[in-house]
Amino acid sequence: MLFLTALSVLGYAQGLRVDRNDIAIGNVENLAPKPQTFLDSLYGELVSTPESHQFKQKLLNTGQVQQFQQSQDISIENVDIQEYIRHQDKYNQLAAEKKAAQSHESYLKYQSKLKLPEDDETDDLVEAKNMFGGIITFGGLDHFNCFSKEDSEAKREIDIAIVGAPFDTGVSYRPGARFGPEGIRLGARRIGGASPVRSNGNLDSKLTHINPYDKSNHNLTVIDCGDVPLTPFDNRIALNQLYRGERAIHRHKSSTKKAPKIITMGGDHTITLMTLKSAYEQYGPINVIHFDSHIDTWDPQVLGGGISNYMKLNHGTFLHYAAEQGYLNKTGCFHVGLRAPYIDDSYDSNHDKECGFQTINARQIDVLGIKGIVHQLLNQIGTEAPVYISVDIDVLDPAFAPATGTMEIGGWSSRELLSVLDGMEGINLVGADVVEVSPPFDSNSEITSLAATAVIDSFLGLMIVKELYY
Ligand SMILES: *[C@@H]1O[C@H](CO)[C@@H](O)[C@H](O)[C@H]1NC(C)=O
Ligand SMILES: *[C@@H]1O[C@H](CO)[C@@H](O)[C@H](O)[C@H]1NC(C)=O
Ligand SMILES: [Mn+2]
Repeated sequence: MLFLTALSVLGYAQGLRVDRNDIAIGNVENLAPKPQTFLDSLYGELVSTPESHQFKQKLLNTGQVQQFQQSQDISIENVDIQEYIRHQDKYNQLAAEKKAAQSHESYLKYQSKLKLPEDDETDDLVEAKNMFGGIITFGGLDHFNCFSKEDSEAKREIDIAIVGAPFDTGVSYRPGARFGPEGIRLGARRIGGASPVRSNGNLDSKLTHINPYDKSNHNLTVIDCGDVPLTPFDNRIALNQLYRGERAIHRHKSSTKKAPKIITMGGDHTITLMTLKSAYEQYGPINVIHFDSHIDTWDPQVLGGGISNYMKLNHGTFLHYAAEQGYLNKTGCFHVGLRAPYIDDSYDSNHDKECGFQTINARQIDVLGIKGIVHQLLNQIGTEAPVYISVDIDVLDPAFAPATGTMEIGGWSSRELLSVLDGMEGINLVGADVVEVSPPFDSNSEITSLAATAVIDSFLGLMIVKELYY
């Protein structure tokens, strides 16, 4: 047995022997363009040229690089059995290494067989999706101009529209949310496919079957409408532009014969007044679930003093106006994740109730848990009433969403928010937004944009699962 092993090592050692003629000193012609290294054989002409071999040889000759010689420190010309026994471990090791190298090499050679298309072929370039290139839509969804009155566009069906509202001239603190839609789309470059965790942790959830980005999964038309162009110079004009943009989308036909559902990417929170206005025209008073660390129902007299009409409407008062305009179904509106201080304690809290809101505050998650919160929301709202979810990204803790207008410490994790959202599987979600993402304040890992992207992914799941299963 030992003898046989020794023999095979000898045979193998023969193969390893360095042929001194291969590293002929100063004889460049002998080597160019051969011999081929493994790398040469993989990449062919790309790396293996007569010039490259000459250069390699020059380096060898001057001693700047050394020829790699695995067998150098073991003389293998005539290994006798005594020698083998003395160095048995070394030989065995060498044999194992050689075997591993050979099998890996042949595997790579097999893997690297490459057949390139004809030079004039471009079909693959037309069809291929690129995670980090191309004109960016949310999750690579199709785009067309949803606001156009041209028949070729106005008559196209939309079941679910994603649209940007680049607006940040209603903020009290940090601006920058005008870049929100762009940031959220950047966060969605890698998104796609069914997600095994879509759901609130319940593996039997129908949500786990949903892939919003593959039409064959649901047969619904999901479109990225781009952004409504909004002027930065006059909020009255900008908000009207947004209203007309949303209304134009709502007027598209859909395959379900219902009004298209719209997911709006803010923008500061002021924009929600216009998205609610357009949704209200379609559905009547709406149950709004408002994820935010702030109430946003502030009486304009309290927030800012209401000195001029123009300043009264801003990102902290828009829900006051939504209530005043009758857009809210006051029996089913919630603040969720609330934690910012009031400005005028008892006045704000009473006014908030008058606007129709019940509250589940940020820390109640530690008492109620995800399930308790979801239960409370579903119990009130049910699966029929039209629901609008507005997510101010500042509902998350600044650890998860630092890039926002008005950060408040002690918020939820992104997982908690996603689980509560997905937990509402079955609700009649007719519209939604995610607002207050301010990419200029984000970390360079785009953490806040990424969280907002996931929120929209969750909205898509909720909207689609309702059409398919409930
Ligand atoms: C989508 O439509 C095709 C063709 O009508 C049908 O075969 C398929 O079952 C549909 N898929 C879903 C999820 O409804
Ligand atoms: C208002 O919401 C409640 C549930 O909170 C629902 O029962 C009722 O039908 C809704 N009203 C309208 C007009 O949708
Ligand atoms: Mn807000």
